[in-house]
Amino acid sequence: LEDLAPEALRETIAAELLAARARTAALTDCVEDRDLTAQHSPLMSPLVWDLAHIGNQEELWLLRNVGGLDPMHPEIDPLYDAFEHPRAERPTLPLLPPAEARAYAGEVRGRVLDLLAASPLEGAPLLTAGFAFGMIAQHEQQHDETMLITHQLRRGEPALAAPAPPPAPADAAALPGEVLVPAGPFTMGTDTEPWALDNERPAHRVDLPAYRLDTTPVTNAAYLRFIEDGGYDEPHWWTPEGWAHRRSADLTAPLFWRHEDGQWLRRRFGVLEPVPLDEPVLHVSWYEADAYARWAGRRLPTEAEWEKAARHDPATGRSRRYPWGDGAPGAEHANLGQRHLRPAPAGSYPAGQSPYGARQLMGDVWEWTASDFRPYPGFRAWPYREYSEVFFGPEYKVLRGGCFAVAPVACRGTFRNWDYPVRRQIFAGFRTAADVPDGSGAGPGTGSA
Ligand code: AVJ
Ligand code: FE
Repeated sequence: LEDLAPEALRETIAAELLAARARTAALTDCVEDRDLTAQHSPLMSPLVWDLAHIGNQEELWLLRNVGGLDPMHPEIDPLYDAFEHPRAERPTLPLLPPAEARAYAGEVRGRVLDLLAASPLEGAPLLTAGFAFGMIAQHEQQHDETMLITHQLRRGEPALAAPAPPPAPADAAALPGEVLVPAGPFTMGTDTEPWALDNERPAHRVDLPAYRLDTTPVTNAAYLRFIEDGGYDEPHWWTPEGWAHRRSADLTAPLFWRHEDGQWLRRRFGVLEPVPLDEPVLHVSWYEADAYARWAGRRLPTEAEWEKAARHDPATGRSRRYPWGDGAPGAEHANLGQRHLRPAPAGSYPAGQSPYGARQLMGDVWEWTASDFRPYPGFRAWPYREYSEVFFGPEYKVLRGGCFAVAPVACRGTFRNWDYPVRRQIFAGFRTAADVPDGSGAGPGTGSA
């Protein structure tokens, strides 16, 4: 991206904007208007809010801030400002109806493509390497993930379908349970990733003791052992806040699971299916992930541990963009982009593994980490405080690696997501870590869990 000639960069940007809009259309054209205006969960906006909010942010950042144009409909701005109205309240607002919301987003897009053709892609920081355009493509794709979550919460006839991911590769069953990451420093975050968001910056060195990390995300089979061992009934495994939440919310299994006639079933985009044992577990809160890890005699990895395992190349000492290298994610590397509407079996994507041998760090399921969402040393809010800065603090936990619902443009080794530790509707799972007793990492290579 940073090396592209202006015309090639324009084409890349246009392709990313187009890809995002195709996703948005797929998620909003597949249901009737009443499903766009309904509130499917108090945790989510009506789909029609996301649709117009996508257009409104695009107008704000590209047409007004970059292009210097006047507001198209200033009276609607407060409706689509995420900080003005909490999600639960949005259905009561005088939102643009579906046809108007689509027309508005389409009109903004038409003008944005004119602006892109005429705009320099250097000079002002917002323009460098097309940053503002890249930010807006990522923003739309982030809302496409949000809308997919709304679809998962929606009751009624299935509206979405996609092919299943390929079966697990032949070596999946024989993988070591964990990989060893030896002690030493690595570079966390980035100064060079052109479309990285403010919370991913700046690059800084972090020195870690040796640790072990699960080769793959924790599977449904493993999580079922926790359930069947009484993990939800044993306060010992839970933090005090986790246990209080587990009781008040009456948690007994991941969200969307039910136990019927001796069988575990889960509802996925309107279809009831047996819980697939070899798939990474999904729809667990941070509290459940943390309790599972203690039950397993382990812990959640810190965010730095996750990133070192995903990016550090011990052969060169530098951090990569992705676990497999610097090349863009292909279908062989990771389950991203809503190509499949579910995670792939644990052990999938050998071509996407990290130098340490960990798989599925990108895509499949967001991975809860032990870390609170905090700024990196030298953080500077940019281009707006409300993207990250207002969320820093102990109440949010960091998730890493993206999931099957995340577009490649919004996923990289440095990307940071965050949410409340009680959240379960997001496409989140986890993997566990363990200390290496003497911390030197001079031990006998990778172990087996
Ligand atoms: C980064 C996923 C936490 O959806 O709240 C979308 C992304 N920010 N519009 C969110 C975002 C503004 C954000 N997350
Ligand atoms: Fe937004």
